[in-house]
Amino acid sequence: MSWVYIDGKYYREEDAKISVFDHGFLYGDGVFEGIRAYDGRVFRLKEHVDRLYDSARAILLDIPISKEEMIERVLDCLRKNELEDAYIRLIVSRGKGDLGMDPSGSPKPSIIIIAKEWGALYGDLYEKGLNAVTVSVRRNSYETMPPGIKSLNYLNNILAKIEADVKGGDEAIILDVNGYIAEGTGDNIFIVKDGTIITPPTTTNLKGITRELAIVSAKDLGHEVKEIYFGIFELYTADEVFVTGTAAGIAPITKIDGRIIREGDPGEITKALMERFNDAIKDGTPIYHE
Ligand code: PXG
Repeated sequence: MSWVYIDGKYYREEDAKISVFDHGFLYGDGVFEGIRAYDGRVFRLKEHVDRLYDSARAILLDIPISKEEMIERVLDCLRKNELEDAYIRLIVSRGKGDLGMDPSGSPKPSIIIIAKEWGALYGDLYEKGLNAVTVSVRRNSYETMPPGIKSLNYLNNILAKIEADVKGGDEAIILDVNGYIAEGTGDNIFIVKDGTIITPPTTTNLKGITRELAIVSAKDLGHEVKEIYFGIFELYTADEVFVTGTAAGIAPITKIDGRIIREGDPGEITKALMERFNDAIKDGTPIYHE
């Protein structure tokens, strides 16, 4: 059993409910963050809260509390649930309103925090690597729905996930409307070629917090990092491919659409970055007093 925070109160998981008139439910009108805590420390909490407020600003959603208060509430929810290794889902929905899209009838946004015990997403796939497949559904274009907004409408990504499942892949690789590689369903994508690390610019994908860590770490290890568009040829012929995300951490991809990447095992640069990631999670925000 876990305690769920909704607008200032805690509810038992089975009693944690929101109105069917909440526009988060009716229209996917709202924003969220997925955050992880490792060994009693929340990874990049401030960055996640900053991104939440940026997403909210972009959709003209006024979060009724300060960022500092939001951080405190996330930490409090973790303490209430006595968690050390956790997944935290932070949601701000437009709130209860009328039928009809106009958000002006929803004066009070709802803040929801769910915190649950959580381990690694991909189990033994960190050593074996993921089998990824490209999918036919394209990432929402910047012109239709900037991928930088982490909104409650994830149908675009869910359609990609469904297609990956149908094709027997562990993860989908989504192309942008121009046919370049955009990202995974819940992670950013990187390729390595001749020691250079390449990832698409964030016009076609979410500005991932783990992505940022990978870029900084790669530069720190002396690699050149390029943020440029690339296509399936570069993907299939890369020396290494990996994805980054809060749920996945850094995970190697060793097979794409039946093509074996490298010798079908995680590459040296990917492994070095995974090590950096494992170091970085040690200095998150402490949940409990030290
Ligand atoms: N792209 C997309 C579309 C995402 O949703 C990332 C990249 C990676 O960003 P971060 O900041 O996490 O490195 C995400 C993150 C979930 C869940 O519950 C989804 C994400 C993160 C955590 C949980 O599906 N998406």
